[in-house]
Amino acid sequence: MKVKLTKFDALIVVDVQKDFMPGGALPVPEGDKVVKPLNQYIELFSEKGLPVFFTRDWHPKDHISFKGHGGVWPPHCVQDTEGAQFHPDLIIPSDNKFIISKGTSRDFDAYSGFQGTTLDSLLKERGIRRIFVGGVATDYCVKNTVLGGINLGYFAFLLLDAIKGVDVKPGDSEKAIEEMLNAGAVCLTYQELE
Ligand code: VGL
Ligand code: ZN
Repeated sequence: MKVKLTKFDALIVVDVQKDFMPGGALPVPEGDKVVKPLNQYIELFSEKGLPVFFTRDWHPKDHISFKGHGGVWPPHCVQDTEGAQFHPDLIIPSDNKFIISKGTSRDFDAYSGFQGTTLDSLLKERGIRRIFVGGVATDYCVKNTVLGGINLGYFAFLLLDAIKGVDVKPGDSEKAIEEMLNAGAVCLTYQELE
């Protein structure tokens, strides 16, 4: 399916941070493979003057999602640490881009970029109706950001060529994609954009 970008569109790049990359604290297998395709989307949206939102996991050091603090994950993306930085090759446009930090308070976790953030109001202020979502992890933050966006009334495109999952259990990412499609998301690859 060919899709034409309009002024109602925004790109959401989910959690492309060092700790989610191979060698990081909570590595997503082949997580770094999303960087190249995402950069293509970022350049395209940016050239067209469309906003690009970068979510980031931004946890305090004793966050409840961490092992030893009531959670299941190894400590990751601790505020102001190297692991919380974006992948060094990720293109961050100088204009019309927004950094959305989530999971910032000790006692709450957020897998969705909409949870506890200003993402919805920033999109609404700009008249955005369609979101294009890629990044990591397919089965956690990408999934919850897509579902959260659909619940808030956005039309969501899942960027199939720019996502990677953790697959704590094999098949988790496939299941997550099914769930997103069942909720109304539509898959898209870069070549389908005109
Ligand atoms: C994520 C696990 C824990 C994600 C964040 O970005 O998908 N996964 N925190
Ligand atoms: Zn986290």
